[in-house]
Amino acid sequence: MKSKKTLYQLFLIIIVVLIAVPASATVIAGPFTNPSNGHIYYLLDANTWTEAEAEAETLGGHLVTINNQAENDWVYDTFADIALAQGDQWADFWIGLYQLPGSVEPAEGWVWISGEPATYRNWDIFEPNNSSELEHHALMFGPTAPGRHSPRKWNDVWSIATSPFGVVEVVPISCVGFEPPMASGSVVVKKNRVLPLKAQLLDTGGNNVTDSDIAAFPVLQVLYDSGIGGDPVDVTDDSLPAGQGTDGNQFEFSGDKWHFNLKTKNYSAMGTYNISMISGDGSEYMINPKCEATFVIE
Ligand SMILES: [Ca+2]
Ligand SMILES: [Ca+2]
Repeated sequence: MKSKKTLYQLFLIIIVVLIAVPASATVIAGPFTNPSNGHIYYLLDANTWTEAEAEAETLGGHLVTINNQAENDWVYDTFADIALAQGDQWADFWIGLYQLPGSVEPAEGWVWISGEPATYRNWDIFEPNNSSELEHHALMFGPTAPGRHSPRKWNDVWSIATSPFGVVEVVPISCVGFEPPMASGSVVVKKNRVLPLKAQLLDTGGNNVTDSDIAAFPVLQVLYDSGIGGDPVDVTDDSLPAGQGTDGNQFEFSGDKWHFNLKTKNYSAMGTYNISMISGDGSEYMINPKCEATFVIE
């Protein structure tokens, strides 16, 4: 009996590997910002837990860590209809909870792939149950939760299930500033000037993010709006540093702040120029909110 079951499981694994090896997961919705924590979320297409987590990491995050009921509800309310609209039989969501190998089944050793120690759990009734002794990864039931199961509740399942949609959570850095005179409103520039851009970056713990904390320094983005309609044009390549700042558009860290002194010499077309400090590498970190400022050439 035991060996029959094992053979059957092996057969299932072979079938799944042969006919359903999925390409890597891709984003189908987002980014969305959760107003209660400022974090950024994406929905991935249906794939395995492992593929979904791999894509989450390229987005600079992980499969979502559900810290509390409010986050559980926000994730469900944000993505349920979108998942449903994909037309799959099931519209469940991978979350970042998985079980360390060798843990006592079924309830011990569940941890978050992000490393966060969050202890909130929302298991459905009779879950986790380690069905077939193969269930070591967690999903949140979507609106199509079958049978006795309830939407929003969690279930442990087989990691190579390919029907759940991955929910990605990215914890951004926050930008504080820009400091005066670039703090508010537009600066009117009549001729070549140097605009001092100074800002602090803080992690979610409120700690100052310095040049030793990140590999890809933040960069300046300049978008030009002529005021006569049409989309803004990216004119970042024309930016010139004066003093602090690099020959490219990278900020420099000095004292306890990030600096880029922008020389406006290359910007002569009349219109509005929107300046943003953004991540130098979105797969390492995101900045939200961005620091933004505006100058106008008349
Ligand atoms: Ca979270
Ligand atoms: Ca289960």
